[in-house]
Amino acid sequence: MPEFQKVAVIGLGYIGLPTAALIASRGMRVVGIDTNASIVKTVASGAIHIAEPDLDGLVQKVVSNGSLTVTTEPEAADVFMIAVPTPIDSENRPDLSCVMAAVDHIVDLLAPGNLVILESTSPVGTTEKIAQRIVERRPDLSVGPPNGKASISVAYCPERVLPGRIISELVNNDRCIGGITTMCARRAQRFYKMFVRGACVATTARAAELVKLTENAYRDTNIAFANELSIICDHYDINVWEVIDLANRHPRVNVLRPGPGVGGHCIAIDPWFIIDAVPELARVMKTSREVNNRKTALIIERAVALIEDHPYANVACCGLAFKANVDDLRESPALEIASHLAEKYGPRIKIVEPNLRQLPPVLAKHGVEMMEIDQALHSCEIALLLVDHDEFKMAPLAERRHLDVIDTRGIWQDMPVRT
Ligand code: SAJ
Repeated sequence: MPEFQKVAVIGLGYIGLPTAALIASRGMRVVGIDTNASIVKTVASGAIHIAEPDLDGLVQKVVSNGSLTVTTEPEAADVFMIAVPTPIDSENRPDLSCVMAAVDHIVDLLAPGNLVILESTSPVGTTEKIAQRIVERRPDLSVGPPNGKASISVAYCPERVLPGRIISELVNNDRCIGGITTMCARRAQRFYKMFVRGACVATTARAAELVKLTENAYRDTNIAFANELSIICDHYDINVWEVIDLANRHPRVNVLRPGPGVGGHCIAIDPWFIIDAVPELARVMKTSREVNNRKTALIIERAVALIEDHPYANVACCGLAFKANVDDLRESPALEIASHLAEKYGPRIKIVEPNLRQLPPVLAKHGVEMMEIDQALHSCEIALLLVDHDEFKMAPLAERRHLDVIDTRGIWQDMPVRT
C-alpha cells in the first residue's frame, strides 16, 4: 500500500491552494482545510479566490473529479501540511498564532505513522516547538524513531515559489527539507518526490528554517543596495539606470533594480524573523529593511514637492500592486504612496491599475478615480510610475512627452541605445 494516500493541507492561500491542487492532480486524495468559510465555498465550487496563472483550470479539474475536497473542519490523513500566514506584529515580531492554532486543530486526529509538515516561513526553532507541542498534547505519540511509543514524523519544508509562476515553480524548484530527526527528513523527502521534479535535499529543521529566511533576506539586502545607489545617484544628479546598466557589464556584478521600496508578504517581512531573534548580529539585514522603507518615504517627499509646484495639475499614479503584473496589494509601496497622496490631494489623484477592477477602500474613500492608462496620460500633467506593469511599458513616448514624470522603476527613461 502506498505510504501516503491522503493529504490534509491546512490553509488555502497563495501556497496552500496551489500545492493542494498539484498534489491532488498527482493521484493523491487531498482535503483542503481553511477556517475562512467563504474561501472554502469558492474552492468547493471549483473556482479560486486568488489571481495566479494556470491555477483556475487545475483547481477546477481536481475539484470536479473529486480528488480535492475542501472543508472548514480537519479530517484524518496520512500527511498534514501546514501553510498558514506567519505575519509580523506592529513591533516587527513574528506572530505564530496561526501556525500553533493549526497544530491544535489537528493534534487530536494524529495517528502513528503520520507526517506533519510546516511550509509557512517561520523563525528558527518553530518546527521543534511544533513537535514539542504535539507530544505535550499527545503523550501517546513520539516524534522521530519509535521510542517505546507510536511515532510520527515532523518536518519543515519552506515554499519558495514566485507569485505569477507558482505552478511551474512548485514542480520544478529544488526543495530544502528539514526533519526533526533524519528519519523525519527522509519520509518528507519521499513525500515531496511524489510531485516535485526539482531536487529534494534533506537537512535539519533548524537549517531549513534559516535557509528560507536567508533567501528572502538576501534579496532584500540586494534590493536595498540598488535603492541606496539610486539615492546616491540622485544626490549627484546621475542617472541610476545608466550606472546600473554599465556596472552590470562587469562579469561579476549584478545590481538589482531600484524601486519605490520593497513590497509583498515575504521579502519585506521575513528578514524581521532573523532581526527580531538576533538583533545584535543581523546588522546588514536591519539596515537593509530601513533603507528599503526609507526609499518609499523619499518617493512620497519627491511627489509632494512636485505636486506643490503644480497646484492645478492632475496626478496619475501608475500601478498599485507590489510588483509587476500581479493584483497583490500586500505591503505594496505603490499603494502606500498613492494612499498618502490621495489623502492629501483627493480627486486630483487618478489611479491606473490594470490588474484590479475596483479601487481598494483606502483610496476610494478619498474620492479618487480609476482610469485606463491612455485616459490618465491624456488628462494628467504629472505621472508617478510606481509599478512596471506590461501595460505601462507599452505606453509610447509621444503620449508621455507632456508629463512631469517620477519614474521609480526605470521603464520610461527612453535612454539612448548603446551598442
Ligand atoms: N524588487 C525590486 N527590485 C528588484 C526585484 C524586486 O524593487 O530588482 C521588489 C519588487 O518590486 C517587490 C519586492 O521587491 O516589491 C519583492 O518582489 P520579488 O519578485 O523579489 O519577490 P516576491 O515577494 O514575489 O517572492 C519572493 C521570492 N523570493 C526570492 O526571490 C528570494 C520567492 O521565491 C519566494 O517564494 C517568496 O518571496 C516567498 O513566498 O517567500
